[in-house]
Amino acid sequence: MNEPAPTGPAREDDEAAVDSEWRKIEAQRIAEEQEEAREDLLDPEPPRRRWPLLALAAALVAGLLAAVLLNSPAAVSRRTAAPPSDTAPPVESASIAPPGPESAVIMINVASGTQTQAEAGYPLLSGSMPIVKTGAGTLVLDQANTLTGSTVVQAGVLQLTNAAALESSRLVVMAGGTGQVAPLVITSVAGLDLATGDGLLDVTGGGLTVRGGMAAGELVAEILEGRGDGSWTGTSGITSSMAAAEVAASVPRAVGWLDNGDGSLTVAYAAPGDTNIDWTIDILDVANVLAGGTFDSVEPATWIEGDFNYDGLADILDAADVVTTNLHDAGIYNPRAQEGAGEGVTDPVPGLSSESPEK
Ligand SMILES: [Ca+2]
Ligand SMILES: [Ca+2]
Repeated sequence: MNEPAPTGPAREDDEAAVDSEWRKIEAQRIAEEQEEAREDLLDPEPPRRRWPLLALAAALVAGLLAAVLLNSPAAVSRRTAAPPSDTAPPVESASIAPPGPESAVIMINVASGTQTQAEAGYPLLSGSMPIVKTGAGTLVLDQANTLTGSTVVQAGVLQLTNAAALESSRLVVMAGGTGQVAPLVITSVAGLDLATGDGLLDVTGGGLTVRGGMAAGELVAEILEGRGDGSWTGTSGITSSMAAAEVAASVPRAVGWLDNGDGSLTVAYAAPGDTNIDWTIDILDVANVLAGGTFDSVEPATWIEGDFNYDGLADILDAADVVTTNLHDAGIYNPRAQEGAGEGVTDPVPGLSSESPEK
């Protein structure tokens, strides 16, 4: 980063420098993309040499974006607050820049209360520009958005109530922010990053499938972070506020996880013993533990193989956890599903059994 001689408050200069550098790179990238689009029109040959440069530029933009988000919250909020005329980037290098203000991210601010995405002015999120959710309030994504840019939760709550709300977007949560899945909703994201910004994911009484880019070990580490001392009240990592409330009332509940075998992983509200996370404990779960063949051995075990306390082994401690649930053949234990069943909900339990590996 360039360090201009401080003529005013140093922090302001730093932020301005980051802003301007960032906009310059973004403007350059736009110019290059437009140039390439023109070449594509003129030249039927597929583009070759520009791709490495574009990839480098994209990586630089991504890196700078992360740096800005991580280090300069004040700069971010100033951009949000500034009128469009102030945020117009230098476009000298972009000869045919499209009209309208260019911001490299879309800020959606919900200062307080709860707003749906339509109420916040975004009936559908699409395109490749990153979304940044700011403000202490809750933004509800209730549409099957096609956004491919990442979604960053800078503050407050981003609630996913649609199964495809962020299907093609990477969810990034910063400290103080919460990504939240609505109860009974099983939704998916293209990727999940809670580690960079030390953010929190709350699956409440639902679940989330991370479609790629995450190792099972990383996922389990995030679960352990959210689980904390067993109360599921961690302020970062992956937790379930519903499990936390039940554990506080001495009802054993947890966050289960599944390796779907296709590069995707699923985390969801679960009871110890529910190996396939279909919100019932029955003969299928017993069969999964037996099929795993790791019970009471030194072989590493996953949730579906009977490790319900995340120590990597399926043993008597896990069995004890299952016994205390008292749920064997007791039907659906997800309280929201039980409520829904009496209210004419046709499919109260989307469940995960169809997605879980058959063992
Ligand atoms: Ca089950
Ligand atoms: Ca265990």
